[in-house]
Amino acid sequence: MNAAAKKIMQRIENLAKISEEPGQLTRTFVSTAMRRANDLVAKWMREAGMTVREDAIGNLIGRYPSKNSPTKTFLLGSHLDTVRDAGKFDGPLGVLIAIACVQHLHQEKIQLPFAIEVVGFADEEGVRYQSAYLGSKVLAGNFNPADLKRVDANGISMADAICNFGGNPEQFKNSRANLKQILGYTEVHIEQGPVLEKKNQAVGIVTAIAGQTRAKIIFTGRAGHAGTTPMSLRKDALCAAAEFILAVENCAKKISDLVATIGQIETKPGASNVIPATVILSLDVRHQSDPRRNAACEHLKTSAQKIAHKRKLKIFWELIQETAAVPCSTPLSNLLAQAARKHQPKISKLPSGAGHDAAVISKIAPVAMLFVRCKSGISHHPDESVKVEDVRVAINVMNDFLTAVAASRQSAD
Ligand code: HGY
Ligand code: MN
Ligand code: MN
Repeated sequence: MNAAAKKIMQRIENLAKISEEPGQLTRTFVSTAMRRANDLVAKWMREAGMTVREDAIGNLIGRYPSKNSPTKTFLLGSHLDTVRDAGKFDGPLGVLIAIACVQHLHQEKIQLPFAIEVVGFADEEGVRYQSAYLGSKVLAGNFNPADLKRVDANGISMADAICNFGGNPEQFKNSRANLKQILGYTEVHIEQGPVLEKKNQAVGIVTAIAGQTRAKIIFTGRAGHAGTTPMSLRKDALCAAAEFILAVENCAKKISDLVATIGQIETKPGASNVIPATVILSLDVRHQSDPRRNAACEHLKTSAQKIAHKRKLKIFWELIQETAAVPCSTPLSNLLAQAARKHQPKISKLPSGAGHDAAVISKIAPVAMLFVRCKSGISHHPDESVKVEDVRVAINVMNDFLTAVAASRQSAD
């Protein structure tokens, strides 16, 4: 498995060179960079003995046949899109380890009592249209058609972008997974946190995926001359936003296990000698408990309204998307833990603060996730890194996991 792990590290480097922004890794939903990435990963899937297709939204899907039941299918995979100025491993590592597992079966001429489909999801991060999980939502059958009207920073609608990529929103219903066929989904992903490194463990089992709320907030005041408008007469949207940003931080610090982030801010008209009239903010709130997350969001909405009222500004609050917290499947996670114990004596079980396509696929199938240690827990940053020996452990675990799933199927049938 050393060679397979080394090959993955090489492929991670090759894939990381495919970016839409020079000098950094940014690969967003149905972009030309995503086209090049899908074409490269499709080549690797074919070399591993898979037939390859792209569904109507641009998910890349490799299929490895089963030895008997032509329909039962087990899903593996992760996402191929990235955040801006991303690390190399968030997403692609899970797709490449899944391909390596199929390659192992192909080389050993093994077919399992179910087909395997490796999915490279088209949009887990939601960078281009702020609405994440677009690919997995189409597979799970809960894509929101209203999202097709969203426009990106260049004014390109999601529908047009999908069609330009070769997809077809009219065909989304035919891209839904056949619920009777899917046995389960398992995703390998970097931990994006410090726990496994602290415990000196290569891999860990995910217990649950945090719920997340994404919102767009607009403070509207009044533009004015920076030199002639007295402070007492201003309706400065940026000062209101600043007060709100600190309110978000204070709220998150007070509620255990809650995290809240303002990742994007846009001010208009955006001139140094003009009082900002409009400020647009993104808000990302996460918690393992949905009631705690929802209560925090209600509190923040009230804070924003109070700040706007006090400063005589207008406030606009739009819920962009909400994903409930998802427990991983206990039976599937137990099979994964059993496989992991063959390669690592102590196995930790830990929640995921990050969102994953598994959270969406859990609507149609039992899901499990294997975390891989990453250096200092760094992620969504070019310094994201993973050790080749931890990749080797993850491949071994996943190979044994698939064998265990097959054995459990045989005993069930
Ligand atoms: O934002 C997240 O949790 C994930 O990286 N999309
Ligand atoms: Mn990810
Ligand atoms: Mn991510």
